Amino acid sequence: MDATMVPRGALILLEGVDRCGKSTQAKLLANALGGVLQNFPDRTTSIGSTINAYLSNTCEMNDRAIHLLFSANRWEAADRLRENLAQGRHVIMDRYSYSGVAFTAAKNQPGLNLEWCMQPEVGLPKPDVVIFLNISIEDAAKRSAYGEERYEKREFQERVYENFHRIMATEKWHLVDATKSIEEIHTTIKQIATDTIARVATLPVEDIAA
Ligand code: ADP
Ligand code: 2DT
Ligand code: MG
Repeated sequence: MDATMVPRGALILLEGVDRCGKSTQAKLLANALGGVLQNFPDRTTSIGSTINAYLSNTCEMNDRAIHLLFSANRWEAADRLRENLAQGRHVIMDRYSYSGVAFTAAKNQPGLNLEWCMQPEVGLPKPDVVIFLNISIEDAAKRSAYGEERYEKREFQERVYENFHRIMATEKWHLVDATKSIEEIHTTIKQIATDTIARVATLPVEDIAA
């Protein structure tokens, strides 16, 4: 690396089922690293406002159309993600492509399998590390009652959980026990993040591959 070059930032993803603690841990990690927090879906954009209407059941949409909007919501952020990384800023993401795949595939519609769902993600910046906060649906549901949003139903969440585990069988994810205390999980995650930052500083950002 040229002495004048800044080491690039790391792209760190927290994934898991609803109530596993992603948003809690993403905020703590972003603060600890002085990084940028990026939630998906990003409900602040115009695509995001359509997604918000869909999730809050104020509109209906074709399953493939909404899947592609969730993906488009990542594509519209992709240049900014790459720019932050190039400027040396770490980006901590609360959900990403894998939530997209696990949730749509849980609809169990013909043809909406994991492979179809992954295709629009190909070419997006690939996370340098995926930290999966693992908790059973039974334990996650005890944390607080499910709300009113579209996917917040027990049987649906069980299928999402299974899909995440199918996806991770082919990827090298860090599985973290999400039933531990908020502080313990934060310590574990911060160590994984610190190791990742050192590992990728001089490596290019990869793309999600087919
Ligand atoms: P997610 O973003 O994955 O849906 P949240 O971070 O919003 O999860 O956490 C869901 C609920 O569980 C919140 O009330 C939060 O305070 C609580 N919570 C988060 N982490 C833990 C933990 N490790 N142990 C117990 N409760 C937790
Ligand atoms: P939260 O904002 O509470 O995380 O809930 N989802 C998310 C999808 O169906 N596809 C996607 O691509 C993404 C990123 C998961 C967001 C809800 O939207 C679902 C729960
Ligand atoms: Mg959350």
